[in-house]
Amino acid sequence: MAVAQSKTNTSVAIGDLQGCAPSLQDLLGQLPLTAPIRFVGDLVNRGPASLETLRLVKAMGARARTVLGNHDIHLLAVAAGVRKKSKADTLEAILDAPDCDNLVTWLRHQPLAILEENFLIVHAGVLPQWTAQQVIALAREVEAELQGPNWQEFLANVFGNAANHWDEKLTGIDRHRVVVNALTRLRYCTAEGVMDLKAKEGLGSAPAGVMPWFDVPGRRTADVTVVCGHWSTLGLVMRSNLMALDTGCVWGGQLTAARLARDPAERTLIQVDCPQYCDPLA
Ligand SMILES: [Mn+2]
Repeated sequence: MAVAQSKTNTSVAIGDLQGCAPSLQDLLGQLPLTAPIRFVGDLVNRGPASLETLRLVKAMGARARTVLGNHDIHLLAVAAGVRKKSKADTLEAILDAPDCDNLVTWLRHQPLAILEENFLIVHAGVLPQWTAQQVIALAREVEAELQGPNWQEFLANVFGNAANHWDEKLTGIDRHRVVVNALTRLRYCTAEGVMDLKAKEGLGSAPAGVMPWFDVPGRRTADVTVVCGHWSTLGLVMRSNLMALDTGCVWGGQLTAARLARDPAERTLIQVDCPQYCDPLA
């Protein structure tokens, strides 16, 4: 009994939701009622029920924590009035909702990275030069901007593909642009950590000269288990120090939950099949 009890209280990480509240409801129904939940971000967009998804995660209160993904930050920027909506966005219901301000305020107070019990949770990836402690320190810098009085101005300036590599001498928005690009958008980079922010295909069609961020030799976060999402065409990857959980819920794949057990052999999966709402490469 004692063992079973401790297992039910192990935290569970859940992959990208992208507005798929019905799939989340299905999945939560299969998890222990009190298990702490960690979301890897991209709670919203592309899927059919972003408003309901955001309300549902917020209502989970202290049971759930999430990191911010690129779609979540896009929503914040659109809500701030500093970024154009994209044609493929399905964010309208949030922007029109009576609780829009509450939801946006809640969302911009969520972290970009979480480190607990040797699990480092980020939406997309980390640069090879960064240790887990540095990732957390850099995430806190960006979070302070998002939670501060000039958050709209910050979001007006934080987007840009030119910020594709780290230099510790960077300051201000140039520094934070690299941090946001890495933590929320990274898939491929060079051995030196120069990000390719365009390619989104799976491993079979990697652009020349780059590799998945997690395969960079000497990556300084190799001593923790990085838990991430963002890369649906990659699919599920479970290694002793990596759990990539975006299994393409919104694209008609699965929504995946994985137990954050210290022993990799105990990181069991719970998955639900999801209806297809859009095309991953569209
Ligand atoms: Mn993403």
